[in-house]
Amino acid sequence: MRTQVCIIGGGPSGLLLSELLYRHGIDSVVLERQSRTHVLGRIRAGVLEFGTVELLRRAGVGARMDRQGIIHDGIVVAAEGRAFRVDFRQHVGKQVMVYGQTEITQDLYDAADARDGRIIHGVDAVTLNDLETDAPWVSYGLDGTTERIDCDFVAGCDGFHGVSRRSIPARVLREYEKVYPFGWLGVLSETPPASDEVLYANHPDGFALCSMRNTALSRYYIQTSLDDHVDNWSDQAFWDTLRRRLPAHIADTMITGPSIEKSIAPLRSYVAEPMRWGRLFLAGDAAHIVPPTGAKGLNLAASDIHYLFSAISAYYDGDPDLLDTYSDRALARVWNAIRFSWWFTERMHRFPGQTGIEQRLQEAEIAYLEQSEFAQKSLAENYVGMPY
Ligand code: FAS
Ligand code: PHB
Repeated sequence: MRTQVCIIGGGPSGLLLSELLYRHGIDSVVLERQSRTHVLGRIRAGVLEFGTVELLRRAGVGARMDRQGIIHDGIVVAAEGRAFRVDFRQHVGKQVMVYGQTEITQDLYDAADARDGRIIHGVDAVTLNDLETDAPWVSYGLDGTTERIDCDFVAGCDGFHGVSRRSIPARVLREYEKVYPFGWLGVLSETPPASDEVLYANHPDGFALCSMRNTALSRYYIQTSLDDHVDNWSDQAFWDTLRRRLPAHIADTMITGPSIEKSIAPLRSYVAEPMRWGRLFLAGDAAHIVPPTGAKGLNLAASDIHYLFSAISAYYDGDPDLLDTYSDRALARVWNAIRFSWWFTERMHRFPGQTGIEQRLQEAEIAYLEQSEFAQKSLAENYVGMPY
């Protein structure tokens, strides 16, 4: 088989790149390890930067998002029993969209199906070959046979545990990692959201977050210890802990219900450099991971794909230079998002062994954010997303 771009990974990064390339007349094949049902069963991101919204519209997959997504003008920050808004529209004239990653992935699969896009599910033993030549090729197993795809470029969109990053020689790859000493226990419930906008709560017992997928489907998180397990948490225990960490006027009025999804995710900051090796280009979680505090994971994948699509389409239009600057351009935006997500995580969570003064310093930082227009402008421009 031959294609112009072989994309490893059928998550949001790989599917979005495939769609943008198709609309530019560039052929691609997507290799996905899991079944489509498995991919669409993942509950992950919920908040879209305005750049991501524009890119999805540009890829022709924004119609359902524009119908069903919820525009938010800001977020709510809570501490010491108080809550205040940070108004993005007032501070930076931009908004964010609440629309689940699961729905985006569904929309991208639907668009690929409508054009008979080549997405091969259930592959195994994917290997990337001759990346340092201008004729790379990919081999993979499918139903007991070994197949080969010859291509011009390989897009490593296969997430943190994929094969692509590991195909960059160890002598070349630079890795940066910070593992946080806690995780997030997330619950999805068919209940009306407790807050109209995403709410981030700092509490001496630990962090809590109130979000939503629509007006009848809520998404909540509470900080848990690293050695915790989802089986330790009944729904009632979750709701009681969540309520304890929220301001009374929100806790007392929130409507709870049975969880329809419950899972624990670890938190880490991770960056791999460079994001290119010969004809291999990494994008999304294959190259970086951010703690979800800043709602950046999916949005960084989108900006990587913006830069990678621009570089590959320019190459086929006769200008190869953007290929050489892809890694630096993508990493510049990645590192700022890593910084912002780290900053917000450090201020909103309770760290093991945190002393009284450290809790008070967090509360003082949040009080400064509440009072300072300039502090709120800084949070707002980072949360809605820096320009591409
Ligand atoms: P993905 O991991 O989504 O997709 C990679 C795909 O490659 C997968 O489908 C995988 O099956 C496939 N693959 C892997 N190895 C392969 C191989 N060898 N061959 C072929 N295919 C292979 N981000 C936020 O912004 N907000 C959140 O609240 C949030 N919550 C999260 C919760 C969890 C539990 C996790 C894990 C992540 C969360 N994220 C969140 C981040 C998440 O949304 C990612 O940023 C997003 O999925 C990135 O998309 P991809 O880069 O496509 O990677
Ligand atoms: C979510 O809705 O899942 C969500 C929202 C904001 C975050 C993280 C997750 O920072």
